[in-house]
Formats: sequence, C-alpha cells, structure tokens
Amino acid sequence: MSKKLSIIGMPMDLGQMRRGVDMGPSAIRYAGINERLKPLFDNIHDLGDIPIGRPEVVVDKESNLRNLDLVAEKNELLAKKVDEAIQSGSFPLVLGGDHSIAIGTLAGVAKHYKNLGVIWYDAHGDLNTAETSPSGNIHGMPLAASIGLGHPALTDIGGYSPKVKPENIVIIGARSLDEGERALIKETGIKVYTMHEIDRMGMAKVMEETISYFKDKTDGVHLSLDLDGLDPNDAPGVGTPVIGGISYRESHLAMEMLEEAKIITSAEFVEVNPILDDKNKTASIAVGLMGSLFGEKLL
Ligand code: HAR
Ligand code: MN
Ligand code: MN
Ligand code: MN
Repeated sequence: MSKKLSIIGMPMDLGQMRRGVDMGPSAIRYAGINERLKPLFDNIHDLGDIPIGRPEVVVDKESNLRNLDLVAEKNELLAKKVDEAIQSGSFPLVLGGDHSIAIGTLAGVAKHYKNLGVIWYDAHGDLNTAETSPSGNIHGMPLAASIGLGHPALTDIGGYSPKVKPENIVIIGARSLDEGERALIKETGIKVYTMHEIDRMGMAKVMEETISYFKDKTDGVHLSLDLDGLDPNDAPGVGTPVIGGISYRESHLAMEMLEEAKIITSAEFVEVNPILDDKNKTASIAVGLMGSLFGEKLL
C-alpha cells in the first residue's frame, strides 16, 4: 500500500484569548514541513487551511464559553476534512491552531475505529467543562468533550459521542491540572504520566509502557501534540507556557519510539504561536518532531 499524507491547516484561535496561534499552520509550513516529510511518503497532499475568517469574539450567555458556536461550526468542517482524508487512505496530519481543534480532529478520526487510543502530549489535561473551567477557554476542554463531557455543541460534533473511552487515553507531560481535572482523572482512570513520572522513569520507559498499554486494546492511536508539553526553553512560541516541561530530546525520542512501534494512525500539532516565538523555533521543532514521528533516519 502506498504511504499517503494529508496535511490539513486549522488556523483557529477562538478557543483561547491570545492572538497569533491562528498563524500556526503558516509558521509550520514556513518551517519546511513539505520538504522535510517528502522523502518519508509516496504522496503528500497539502489540503490548505480550513477557512476561519476573522469572526468577532462572542461569549455564550448561558454557558459562559467563549466563541462556543464558532468553535463548534469550524470543528464540524475540520471533522469532515479529516474523515475524507482517512477515507481516501491518507494519514491525516492537522496543524493548529489552538487545542480546541482536537474536538474536530477526533470527531473525524474516531468513527473509523472501534477502540481509538489517544496520546495527549501536553502540559495541561484539557479536561475542563464549562462547570470546572477557570477561564471559559475551550482549548482547555477538548479531551473532556471527546469522552462525552461538556457542552453538547462540543461533545456532539460529527453527530456522535463519545469519541474516545477514558481507558484508551494516555496523557504525557502534565504539570498544570485544575481541580476539576484532577477529580475527573481519578474518577475515569485516564492514565497520566506527569513530569514527575517522566523525571523518575525516563522518557524511554514512559513510552515503552504507553506503547504496550495500547498494543492489544486499540485499533488505532491518535497523537495530539500540544507544543506546550515541551519546556518553554525549547518551545517558547505557545500561549500558555508552563516551566519544567519535556525536553526537545525526550520528545524526539518519544516520536522515534512511536514510529518504531508503528501504532500512530493520525496526528495533530497544536498551539504553535509564531508571535510569541523566537525566530520560528517552535514551528521548527514541530517539524523536526514530525520528521521523527514519520521515520526520518540519520543514517
Ligand atoms: N486549564 C486551563 C484552562 O482550562 C489552561 C488551559 C491551557 N490550555 C492549553 N491547552 N494550552 O493545553 O483554562
Ligand atoms: Mn492542550
Ligand atoms: Mn497545553
Ligand atoms: Mn534520535
């Protein structure tokens, strides 16, 4: 079977308040994604960007969620594109955009699997709902929405819910969790490797465990990589940096181990904000990690 990649840009910044993350797809393309991945696929199709426009910020009166209707509407478009890419036999790679776009990506991906696994590589849990969110920002809610928790406008994207089972989720890199998120993790049994476990066990062991956790029980694994999972010294171009994160080297190793295990079936790289970045460093790191994820070899 030929190896095909579909790149889908999702320049949406409506899930949070800092402007600039809408330029993430441009920054990642500028960092050379096409050239870098070209040798690794038989065919790369860059589908361009989902049209977002410049809508005005509207806070939903009832739920207090910022841009609820628009985030839902744009994610429906993304879900459709991702679905079509998979139907055409392509690996879907989505470029964010803030992390609220994962709601649409997962809506497009999950219908193709009975037991989709999800790796949530992030400083945050993104497990808030309108009730627990300290900010009203939807980029702090996509993982909750994907297990069926939160506003129906978010959970029901793609016309079905839930997308993922909590026992099929592994969070890697967490170091900033809100109270409601901690309670939810305990309640649902979502597996979490916080920075403590990464320090203690080393990234190699964390990834070995993650891979064997997924091996028998999932028929596909989605990688949702929030660049703020990395340490802000390595990846400064993110809207909500949290010190003490995963290093570039550890992340590179994690991607290589996922590639060797051949378990990843879709991916997204989110929260790249070139306005907050240092000479496009974060977008370049994202492209480097994609290289490792898709099998780039030094020798
Ligand atoms: N937990 C906080 C909130 O819900 C901050 C979320 C920050 N989110 C992201 N995504 N950058 O991981 O508002
Ligand atoms: Mn996130
Ligand atoms: Mn984050
Ligand atoms: Mn290496």
